[in-house]
Amino acid sequence: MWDSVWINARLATFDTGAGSDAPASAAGGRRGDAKDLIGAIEPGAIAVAAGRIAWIGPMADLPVGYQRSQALHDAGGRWITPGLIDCHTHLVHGGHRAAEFALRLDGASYEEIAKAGGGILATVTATRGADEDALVAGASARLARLMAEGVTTVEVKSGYGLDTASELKMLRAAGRLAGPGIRVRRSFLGAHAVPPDYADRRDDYVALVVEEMIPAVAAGRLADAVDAFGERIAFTPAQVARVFEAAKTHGLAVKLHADQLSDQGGAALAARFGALSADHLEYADPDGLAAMAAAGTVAVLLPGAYYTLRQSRRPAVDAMRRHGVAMALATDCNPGSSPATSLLLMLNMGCTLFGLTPAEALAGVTVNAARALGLDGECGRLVAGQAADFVLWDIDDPAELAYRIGWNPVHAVVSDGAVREVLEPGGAGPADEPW
Ligand code: DI6
Ligand code: FE
Repeated sequence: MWDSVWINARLATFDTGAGSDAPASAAGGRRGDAKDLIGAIEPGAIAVAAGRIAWIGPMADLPVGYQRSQALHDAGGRWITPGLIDCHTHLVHGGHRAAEFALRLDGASYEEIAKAGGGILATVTATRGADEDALVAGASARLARLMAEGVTTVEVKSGYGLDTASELKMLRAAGRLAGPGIRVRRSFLGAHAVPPDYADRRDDYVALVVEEMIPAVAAGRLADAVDAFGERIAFTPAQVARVFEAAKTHGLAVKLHADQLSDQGGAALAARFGALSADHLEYADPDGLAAMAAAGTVAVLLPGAYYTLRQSRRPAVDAMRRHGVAMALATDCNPGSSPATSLLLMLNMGCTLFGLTPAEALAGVTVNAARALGLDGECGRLVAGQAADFVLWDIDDPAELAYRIGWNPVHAVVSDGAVREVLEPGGAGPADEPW
């Protein structure tokens, strides 16, 4: 028995046939060839049963039983991609930092603002003061923006509580964002900044994270992974290693904000612990990138933060290609360094600022983003057995998703097999009217 069948589609499967263990960056170190990466099937069909992809392939091969489905949807020749995955966000937080934006425009640096007690710590104060319902409400509004652009999976971090109760509150709020139409993965980021009362005893704060917070998070099953900020203004490599060891002890995966503002050896450290991902990486050294490739650690590139902080050193995308590091892209949605709620804009920035090809950028918000969350078997590709999460787009060419700025061509979103959103026929804008 099947639930629905989608025919007459142009499928961007991101199933490169290389098997799930192969890095899906530019395979073999070539700049990602669009056809290789996208795994196009034109025209194609998808059959959905019990929320999963039951069958996918060329339309001509669609089994006869499916052709007689009662719930037959004609995609009208539209492109279908996997549901988008935003694999690095800080969606749950209190307040905003618009005033800091103005300070930075006046020349203050992100690090100077942080050292003066602003930055992350300003958001910590606002987040501690917000109750769980208020955090859910604020995050839901931001999440709605992401979902409207075809996001069906999102990662959400804690890290603005910095005491046990507030960190757990953030993770509970993040858990409440999950529901029909959206899958949520949570990362515990207690080691995001040192709270003011621990300023002179930073190791004591790390001990609190290791001995109290991580066990509480694990006991409450409140997170899937443990993240940390390895940076001069945050935690040393030795402190991050302590946090990661505790994570491993409790069976939690690890991720790292690595080498964002300076080379801290973060890429190599993440690889040493078999991290799912190392994120940012503007200052990562080449040896670290090679280690990441060997460990299967995904590079999560965050052009919104690079742009907002007006950084000039780009992540070494060429070296990542050469080494075969899988590259993902995410919003890093947070009130300081990346107040961004558009993953499509990140596709554009990933290409324009970092030099990704449009196909690489798309792999970065689908197959590689799933890998960065340990969800490779679950979502991110259009293959039989995976969740039936996909988006129909009013575009002629998948590259348009990266090329256009400020334009949302979503036609419909299917999540766990259910149609989440269908725009009014004829109301979808540019695809219907030449412009
Ligand atoms: N790097 C980031 O991009 C976010 N956290 C981090 O460690 C920024 C967090 C913030 O500025 O509020
Ligand atoms: Fe971040």
